[in-house]
Amino acid sequence: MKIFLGGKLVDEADAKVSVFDHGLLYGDGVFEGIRAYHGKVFLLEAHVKRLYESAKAIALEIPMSQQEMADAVRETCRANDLSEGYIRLVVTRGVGTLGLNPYLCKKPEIFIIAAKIQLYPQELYETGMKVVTVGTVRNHPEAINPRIKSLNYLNNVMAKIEAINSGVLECIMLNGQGQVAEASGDNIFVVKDGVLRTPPVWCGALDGLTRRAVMEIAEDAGYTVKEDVLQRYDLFTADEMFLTGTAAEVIAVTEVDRRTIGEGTPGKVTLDLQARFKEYVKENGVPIIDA
Ligand code: PXG
Repeated sequence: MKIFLGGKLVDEADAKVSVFDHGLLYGDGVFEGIRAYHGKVFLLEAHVKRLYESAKAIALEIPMSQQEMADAVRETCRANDLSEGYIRLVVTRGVGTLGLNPYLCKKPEIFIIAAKIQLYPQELYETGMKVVTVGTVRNHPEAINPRIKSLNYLNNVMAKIEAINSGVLECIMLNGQGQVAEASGDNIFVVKDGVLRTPPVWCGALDGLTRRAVMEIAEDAGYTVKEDVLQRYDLFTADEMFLTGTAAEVIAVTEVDRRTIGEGTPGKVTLDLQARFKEYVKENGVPIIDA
């Protein structure tokens, strides 16, 4: 595998970063997870834009333009013959001293991995998944704002640990007010009386690009979509529930904290949106190879 690192493509075995990199020492950096479908990078510009906004929020200046970054992503896909897969784009604060001061880090480290991902077993896409609410509260917006896709994912990792310890693969995270925020790596939607509802980002969610795409797809298909504060009660009493994320795509949730959602199988709105999403990804990508 070829990795984009330090401005060029290198062999996987040579793709190494320093133990003094603040990305490693402090989780000081930002990232994106992007999908490629049918030879196109899905929502490439939007992912790159979000990366730069995350970087801006942590006062990290990325020493290349958004266009150069997008081109580097496509170049990495070409170098690995990738037409279908998952791309991890990472910018760290770079090498610094054994001290927090980020201003002593002179050069951000940029790397891109173009590979594959299978987040959940295929079977779960047919049966739907079970989730639990966890005790780990989503980051306070004035701590690490959940809209920042930072390298510091401990909050989500600890939530994931709780989920797995409870025998399920994903969880519901609440914010400090007890409102539904998101899953550990996905956004949440419910369907109630034909209306789609998802928490606004200020409730503690990443401004997920799959979330945005699904909102647009649903509106175009004639559904009403609302950003609403959701409580656990709204999940328990939903007709349908599903999660969205680059890695997860659109996946039904059929049980929350041992309450069956709807009929206990993926609902018809969820199935409809899954099918529409599959079509949407064909149309909304940047070709990896120039036409
Ligand atoms: N919330 C969080 C906290 C995320 O990390 C999403 C929502 C969905 O956003 P997008 O833009 O992808 O629709 C994410 C992104 C994993 C994993 O292994 C998941 C993400 C990123 C990296 C790894 O589960 N999801």
